[in-house]
Amino acid sequence: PDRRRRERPACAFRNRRVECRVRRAAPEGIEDNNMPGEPPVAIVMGSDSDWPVMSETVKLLAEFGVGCTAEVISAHRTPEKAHAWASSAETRGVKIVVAAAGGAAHLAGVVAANTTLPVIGVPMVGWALDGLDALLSTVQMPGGIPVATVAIGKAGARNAAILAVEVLALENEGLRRKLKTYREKMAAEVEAKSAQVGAEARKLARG
Ligand code: RP5
Repeated sequence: PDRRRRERPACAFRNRRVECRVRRAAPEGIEDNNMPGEPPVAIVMGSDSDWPVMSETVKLLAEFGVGCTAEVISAHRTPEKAHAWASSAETRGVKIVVAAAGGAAHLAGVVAANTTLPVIGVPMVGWALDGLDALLSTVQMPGGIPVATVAIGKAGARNAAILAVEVLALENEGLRRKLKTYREKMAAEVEAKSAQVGAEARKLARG
């Protein structure tokens, strides 16, 4: 079979449930290990109000050709579902969970309590405390049940994708190469911006 066929992202948003499956690009076996179950990364968020931020995770995973699902499950509003979803994640073929929530953000912790898969927590900017509440709720897990907590908001959503790819890359040479290229591209962009800033500064300095 053609293991390098192109992925076909397809996302839909219905009835407070986000469904997104990025079809396999299949570099060196991640999806093969994962068959016939779900894509390796499962994204869950406490509310559809988190989706504009968490779509960043989906987009970046798609850039790396890593498949994901995304859905809305609340630790507070749908607690039984949160428990069942997390408990069955491993048998469904999931390798890494990304869990995002705002306010008194218990979702990542509840998921982590119900699976031994690695869980990456993304604190959302809330309505009262600008995400500091979610950051502390997500990161301050009691010893024994870790949640790998990334930055609040969009930066965290993007870093969650990169961290998930880094974990998968431990056993995937193709993903390691993509991560290296990603960093090289980022460094080149910084150099270009630096040249631009330098040129503007010289212009201003001339008066
Ligand atoms: C959390 O409460 C969600 O993750 C969201 O960030 C926040 C607000 O949810 P909505 O009231 O917008 O549904 O559970």
